[in-house]
Amino acid sequence: FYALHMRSSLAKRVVTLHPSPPVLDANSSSAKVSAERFWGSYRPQVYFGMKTRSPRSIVAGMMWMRQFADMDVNLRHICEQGDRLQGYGWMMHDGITFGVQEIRDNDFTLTTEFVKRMGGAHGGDWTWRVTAKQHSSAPQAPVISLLFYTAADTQGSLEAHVEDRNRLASITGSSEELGNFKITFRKPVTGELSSAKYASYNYLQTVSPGLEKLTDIVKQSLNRRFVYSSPSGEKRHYIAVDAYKPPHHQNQQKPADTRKETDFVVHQVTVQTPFQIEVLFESGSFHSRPNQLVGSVMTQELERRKAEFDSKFEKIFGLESKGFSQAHVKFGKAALSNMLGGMGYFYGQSVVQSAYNEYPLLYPEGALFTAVPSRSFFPRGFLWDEGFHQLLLSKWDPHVTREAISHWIDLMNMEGWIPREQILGDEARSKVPAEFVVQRNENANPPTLFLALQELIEQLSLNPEKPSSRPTLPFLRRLFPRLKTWFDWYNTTQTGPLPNSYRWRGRDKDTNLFLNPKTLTSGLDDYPRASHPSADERHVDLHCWMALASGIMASVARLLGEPHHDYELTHQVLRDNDLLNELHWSDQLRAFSDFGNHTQAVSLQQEKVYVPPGQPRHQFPVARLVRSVRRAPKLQYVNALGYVSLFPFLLHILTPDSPKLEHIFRDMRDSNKLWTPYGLRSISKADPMYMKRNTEHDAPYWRGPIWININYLAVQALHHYSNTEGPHQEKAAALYEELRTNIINNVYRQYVETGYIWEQYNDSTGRGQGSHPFTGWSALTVLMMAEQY
Ligand code: 6A9
Repeated sequence: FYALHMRSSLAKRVVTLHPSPPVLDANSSSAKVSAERFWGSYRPQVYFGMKTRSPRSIVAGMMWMRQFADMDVNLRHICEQGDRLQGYGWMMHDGITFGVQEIRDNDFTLTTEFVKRMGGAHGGDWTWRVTAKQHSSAPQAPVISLLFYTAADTQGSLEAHVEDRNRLASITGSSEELGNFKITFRKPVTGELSSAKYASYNYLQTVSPGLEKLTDIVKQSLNRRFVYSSPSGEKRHYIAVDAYKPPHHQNQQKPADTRKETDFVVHQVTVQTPFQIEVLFESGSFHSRPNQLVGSVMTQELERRKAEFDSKFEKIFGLESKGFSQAHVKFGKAALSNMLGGMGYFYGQSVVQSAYNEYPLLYPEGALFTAVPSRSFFPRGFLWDEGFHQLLLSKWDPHVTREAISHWIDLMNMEGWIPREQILGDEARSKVPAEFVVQRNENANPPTLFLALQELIEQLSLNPEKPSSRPTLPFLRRLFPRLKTWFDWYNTTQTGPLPNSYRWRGRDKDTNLFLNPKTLTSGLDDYPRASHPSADERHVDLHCWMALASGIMASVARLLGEPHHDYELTHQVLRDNDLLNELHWSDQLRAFSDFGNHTQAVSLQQEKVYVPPGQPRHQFPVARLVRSVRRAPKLQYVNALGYVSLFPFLLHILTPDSPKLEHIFRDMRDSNKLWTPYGLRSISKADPMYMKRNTEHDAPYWRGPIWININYLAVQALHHYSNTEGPHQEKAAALYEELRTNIINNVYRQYVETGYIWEQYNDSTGRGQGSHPFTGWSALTVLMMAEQY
């Protein structure tokens, strides 16, 4: 009984939040406290949509489809790579008041813009404007349907107002957070060839069991019975929303008190390009509205915001004054804007597994305001990605960075653990295959939030009285108790076998299935580590992350007048170059390396399947690839050359006079090893693991391709060593110029050629690959352009 009780109380700890007061007040994102940031494009997973920063927000969004294109319905809503759009993303977005997005579909472009206006007590008004233009290549002007919708997620009520039988003119509604409001759908303004007369209208009014079901509901309601009359007099059947009856059981899943007549309303307008259309949201508590935010008023407001954006962008990043072309500047603005426009507000519970619970447990409900790596493929929070995201965003708006860090740190449990991948709420969960949902409480992820904190601290010390920096000190004060626990958590759960060494937990267990068992927790997934995971391992990247973390802990403690001696001591030890050499320098590789139970003599082989003579082969299991180990592993350096070997340099642990820098620079600049014309590849071309797949289904990921987050650290470190007195200063300066130029040129060129910023880049061709758009850390290119580190 005692053992059982122990287990359950230990399991409980895992899903109990940290006891110190949260960094954020419970109402910090509310309309009352943060009116200006209440409404926003906080649904990065949809092409165009808005919500409020609250747990159960009323949401607004847009779907669209091309009529008469082919037999398939091409309804667009959630950002999907499968839609094969030529490109989409925010071209301008200031994170608060407005945004301009371009969506390039097959033969037309939609420009989606929003502007907000403050007033009243509920976050004010906003207007959307969607402009559709056909491409010059289009044989004739396409007819497009835009489907604007509003949905209430268990809270609030909506009422549809229909005129002329089928035109949804407006929606009125109310919710706790928004009070009363009205959404008006204006008629399209069209080009010369077509006119509003030829717009067709349809609407849908129904009940949805959840936000993740909106697309399906619309799809199920579509009907081809409607007739569109074109300006030329031709009549054709088109597809539109029609009646939809919610299945009975779905309707009853909702608690009785929230069951509504209507919580999902769609307005469909079908019209030939070119056209422009506006949708406006007006808050009931905004009384002294001077005029409506539409037409020329909207245009003026947009122009004003755009001009402010342009001048702020130049003031901060100075790309024009550095001589970048207009096209480069546009790229830089798009990269930054897509990060800002990709901020999401998520709410829900993680699913957590520890050694103490038999079945996964639900983590407490929580909110997360965070940037996302990729609006299509990974539209949710990732812990170590976020540190990189905030390096860029903190230059634009340190307030955003403080809020994002606070949200992340407030998700910490009492042990000091933060779930690495945040899949909060049904919408987020609907994008993730079940096997990836569960988070394990032994698992870490690089503490890159310290990089972002370092930036905030630098901004503060450079200019303590600057209004954007002043809140940093009180912020750090509230953060500190949790930060201490976080730091301690790494130092208790991720320690290595020797004093002051570290080891990532949570490596793959089924060693015979993988060429090299993965280390997802390190962020570098399939980057080669010891072939046989064991407690004898020590990992050089984690050592360096902890050297960085201890240094920032010391700075924060010092700033706050808290005891800092221990942090300084830890920092001194962890950055001690002799200790680092002792733990991690491999004389054989002449590079820093992990250590562990390892053999290089591994390969993937067809499993032998015995088929008795005369028996049909297909009745026996298909041979799969399994690992064969030709030489037994032993304790030794792993001797893989790549990103991990660079960490003591990447995080500035090496002293400027370290002789190791010479080796590192030589390996970096060697085209047979790490150097490519497009950036540094993740492992050396000469490494046996270079571009090797891990299983038959698992293509190489961090085994060759170029990743921009690590390249950013390299450029930044070269900048650092080139500005620090020492024997390697000149070499650093030369490499800096070359590497920076290569990365900028390639990421830019790929963007122009493909319409996207990518997750990684091919090391032999420079081609963007993996998920897209992946503005995530690849947007750090902007900082390299600006040379602001
Ligand atoms: C897969 C499939 C729709 C992998 O950018 C996020 C992370 C990085 O933190 C990590 O360093 N990416 C990098 O190696 C993407 C990880 C996605 C895992 C979930 C689920 C989704 O299918």
